[in-house]
Amino acid sequence: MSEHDPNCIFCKIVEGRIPSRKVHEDEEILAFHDIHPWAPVHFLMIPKAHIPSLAHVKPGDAGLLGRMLTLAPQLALKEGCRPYPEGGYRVVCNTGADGGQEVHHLHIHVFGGPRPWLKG
Ligand code: DGP
Repeated sequence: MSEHDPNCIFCKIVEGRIPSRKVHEDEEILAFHDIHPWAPVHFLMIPKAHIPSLAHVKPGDAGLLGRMLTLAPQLALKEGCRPYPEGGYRVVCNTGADGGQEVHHLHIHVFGGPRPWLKG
């Protein structure tokens, strides 16, 4: 699989062809604010390489996924989420049509900020 898919919105963001409000960038991970925020804090974390979904990850991606999840709490605090346990955040990875995935480039949503944004 090639590193980027020319038709993928998130690959275009990685390449700078579509602008984004960046939260974090390193060699393999990009985080940026969601264009349609559902919460006071709402950003997305993606691998720079085009992986279509969580259903496509391979054993060799374990380190990358671990780094994304390890980074999420740091970025959540940096973006204004209050610390655990009084504060916290929600981390979601929609996968496939039944999972509500609309953009087919693996991404983790991080939602947070003071309630009442969170229902259920
Ligand atoms: P999902 O349903 O999990 O595939 O959510 C995809 C999210 O991506 C959705 O919350 C809106 C966001 N999104 C889609 N296009 C863009 C874009 O061009 N820029 C940014 N920042 N976010 C986008």
